[in-house]
Amino acid sequence: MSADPIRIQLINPNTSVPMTEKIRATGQLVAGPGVSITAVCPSKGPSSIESHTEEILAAQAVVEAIGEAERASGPSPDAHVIACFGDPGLDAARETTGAPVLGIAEAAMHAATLVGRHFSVVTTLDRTLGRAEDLVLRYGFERACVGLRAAEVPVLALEEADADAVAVITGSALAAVREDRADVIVLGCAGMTDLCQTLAEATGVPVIDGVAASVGMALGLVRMGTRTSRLREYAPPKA
Ligand code: 5HY
Repeated sequence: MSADPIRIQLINPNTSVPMTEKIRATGQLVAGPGVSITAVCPSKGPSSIESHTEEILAAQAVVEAIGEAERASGPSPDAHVIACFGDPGLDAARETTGAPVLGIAEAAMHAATLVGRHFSVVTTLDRTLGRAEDLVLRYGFERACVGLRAAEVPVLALEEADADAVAVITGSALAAVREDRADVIVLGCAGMTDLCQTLAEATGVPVIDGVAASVGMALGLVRMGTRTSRLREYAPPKA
């Protein structure tokens, strides 16, 4: 007799199929066999999320992906992960379903503070730092976060990151350790998910990939039987 597997849906709200596949591969690696990991991305919309305008479109894609998965025939996902560092649509997603929804920024920041004292975020473009700073404040990590650094590598350059891109990101991470005095690095983009090990080896400190952190935490919540509160703020919205 085989138990029904736990199902986790990873939502990449940009249209990059190679990035979605990398995200799925990380999720499956962390979850291990016996857990069903699906990764979806929209067929239309921004190819990368690097601006506030794209963030709004990404939020819409996240809510739609959750709705579609819940309406589809067969068992619904037990948890959802928003695989984009701005955590677009996180509050709306938590209204949409009682299944836990984790954003990779929130999960990564929590994970970072479990394995170190001070973290820096290493992300893609300078223009995304404001959103990252807002999330640090929103999640209450302003004491732990000692730096926000942009490598100036665009999101889509991470689809198949070449040696130059990896070298620049590694340089940012090393500077964070030396200059910010970070003892943990948080990766600021889902597209960096496959660089985690390389950066950990190069810096000698824990490097947290929010995709991996979210899947681990989502799995824990599902196994604990814990769902999102439906009282007050996260009550279902009007139809
Ligand atoms: C992400 N954008 O994780 C964010 C990261 C960023 O398309 N996937 C995107 O650079 O802001």
